[in-house]
Amino acid sequence: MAGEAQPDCLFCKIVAGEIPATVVRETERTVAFRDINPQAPTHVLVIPKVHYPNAAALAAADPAVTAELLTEAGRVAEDEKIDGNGYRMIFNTGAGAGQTVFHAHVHVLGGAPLREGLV
Ligand code: DGP
Repeated sequence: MAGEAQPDCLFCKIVAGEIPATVVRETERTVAFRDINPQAPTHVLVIPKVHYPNAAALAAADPAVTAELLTEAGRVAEDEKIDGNGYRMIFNTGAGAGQTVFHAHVHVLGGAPLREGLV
C-alpha cells in the first residue's frame, strides 16, 4: 500500500534503525541525517518516515508531512548555522536527474559558497 515501508528501500531501513545513520533531527514523521557522501560542509537529508518514491508523490499523497519536511529542512539549516549565508534544498526526481534512492528526500546543502546556476 502507498506509504508503507518497502523491504528493499535503504531509507526505510534507516527509519527502522536497521541501517545506522548520523541523525541530527527527528520528529514523529520525519528524520534528518547526514549524507554518507557529503557534497558540501553541511549535507543533510530530510526524509519522511512514510515511503513514497519522490517528493512529488509524497506531496500529492500527504501535503501535511511534505510541509513538515520543509520546516524540518529549515530547522536543520538553523541548527547547522548555515542559514545566514544561504543554503540549498534539492529534490532530485528521477534517475535522469540523479535520484539514486527512491524514497522521498530533500538535500540540505550549505556551509560554503555554492555554485551558481541550476544545472
Ligand atoms: P539522491 O541522489 O538525490 O537520490 O540522493 C541520495 C543520497 O543518499 C546520496 O547523496 C547519498 C545518500 N546515501 C546513499 N546511501 C546512504 C546511506 O546508507 N547512508 C546515508 N547517510 N546516506 C546515503
